[in-house]
Amino acid sequence: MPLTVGTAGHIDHGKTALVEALTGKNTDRLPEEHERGISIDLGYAPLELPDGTSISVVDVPGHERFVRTMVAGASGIDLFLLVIDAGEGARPQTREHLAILRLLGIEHGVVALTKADLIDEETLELARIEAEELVPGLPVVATSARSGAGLDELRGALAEVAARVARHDADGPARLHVDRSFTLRGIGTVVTGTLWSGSIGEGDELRVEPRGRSVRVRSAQVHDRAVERAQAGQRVAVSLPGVERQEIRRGDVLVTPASFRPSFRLDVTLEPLAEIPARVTVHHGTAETAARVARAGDRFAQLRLARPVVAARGDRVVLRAETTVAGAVVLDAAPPRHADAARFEALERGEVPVHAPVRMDEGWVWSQEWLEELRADLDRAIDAADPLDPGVPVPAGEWSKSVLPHLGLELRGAKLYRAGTGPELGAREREASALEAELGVEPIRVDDAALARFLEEQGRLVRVGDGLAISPASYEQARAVLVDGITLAQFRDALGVGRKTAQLYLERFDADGVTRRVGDARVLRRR
Ligand SMILES: Nc1nc2c(ncn2[C@@H]2O[C@H](COP(=O)(O)OP(=O)(O)OP(=O)(O)O)[C@@H](O)[C@H]2O)c(=O)[nH]1
Ligand SMILES: [Mg+2]
Repeated sequence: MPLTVGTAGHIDHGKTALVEALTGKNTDRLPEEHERGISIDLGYAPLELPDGTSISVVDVPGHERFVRTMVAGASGIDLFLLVIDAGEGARPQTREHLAILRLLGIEHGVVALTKADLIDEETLELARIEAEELVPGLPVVATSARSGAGLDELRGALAEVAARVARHDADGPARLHVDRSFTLRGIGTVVTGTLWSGSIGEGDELRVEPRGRSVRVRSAQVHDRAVERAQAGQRVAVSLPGVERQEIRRGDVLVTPASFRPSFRLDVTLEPLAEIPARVTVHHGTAETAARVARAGDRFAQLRLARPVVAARGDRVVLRAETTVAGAVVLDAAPPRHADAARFEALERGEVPVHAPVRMDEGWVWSQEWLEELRADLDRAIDAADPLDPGVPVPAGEWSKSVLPHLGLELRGAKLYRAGTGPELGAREREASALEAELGVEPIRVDDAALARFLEEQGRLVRVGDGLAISPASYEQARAVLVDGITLAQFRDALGVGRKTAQLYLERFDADGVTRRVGDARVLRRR
């Protein structure tokens, strides 16, 4: 089964050195990392285990300023490799990383005591006792990246722990939290991340949320090897032709369309570590966003996010202020606006008081309140729409078809309109009149194509060429000078305009079926 192991531990305790000793790959890629001798960003390497399987390693930075990066790296892992300098023992980020792993629900792991070559037996024994107290029940292996001591034992311990990790949800919709995006020459934009659920393969249509952009997968790779379909739990590289690197980055999520809706609110059960302030940073997947915490009783809260996340029930999030203050488990990823404790308790019991649509045996169900919120959103969008096309796109979601009849709106084409309404000028009448006053024999440019089309339908303007218009009177006047067999030059002289303008009129007459071009001349068509 594909798995990912993530390092954890205090700065300088030897995480990157140990990963390099295990995999042969130095995961510090940035020049600044080499200059300063510390890790700054996440690093990645594949690791062969003794049983022949291969797992992915995510190496995280230990510096306290980069704990947020550690959280992003840890959000997709299955097991951890806690690295403790045997001479120094546990330090602040040893404990903070461990707390974060617990809050993310990552229980399985191995402890590596490093730099064993630098200390005596007694010190090593003390370090071992401390580690066993810190994480009771986990294997503790003494290692040295320098001498290679303990590496085989460490690989064995990782393999043993890996065998105990639970399966990923391989069915279900795809969800990949992006941790990197980069450009490869000749290939274009590539994003990587851990696939939390589902699978991804060539040709899949996916969406980048919360940006709401549709993309098509050209290929999927796992450990630099092309695969037909990458599976849940794997670290995946996905190439996305036609997407600029800036259009997708860490914190974005690639999902099966209409399967997850970005949400500005999360109802959660709290797991406090310290006093939780009213304003925190919420970490979910590889994303982080400022949030307000609206408490509902002691144990629950609604997190009101500055930027939406793509979450599901059961997801774990981490709340940080100066340090890590709490973890939380998502009870409802699309809750109503208010936070009352009774609702949370019912949610926790599994009596999901339905808000956003959920699929039940007989189809989709949703709360009246949710429907009213949706209707209010659509009303606002319709009010803001161009009066010339006062419709809004049909809301996206698998429930779309079931909800539509309850919205009290009219479906025309792919858009929803208020019953009985159609295009009208509304406040743009003055703009239209001003434009009308400018129209004459010489075509003028009209940039707003919707406005031009609308005025033409009303008989107030005639469109010619590409984005140009004349007055209806000029059209009639020009039509009156047409005679059978007229050439462009004759027509031009009769109308008293330039050659280009004459050409635009004749093309429009051809399009209207008034004339037909025969050689250099126009013949009149009788209808
Ligand atoms: N002697 C000895 N030195 C080691 C060992 N492992 C790491 N070091 C040294 O310790 C220093 C820190 O090692 P790193 O691997 O960069 O530490 P890190 O935990 O990745 O640090 P951050 O990523 O910044 O948190 C480096 O100078 C390493 O050469 C070891 O087993 N023995
Ligand atoms: Mg490092």
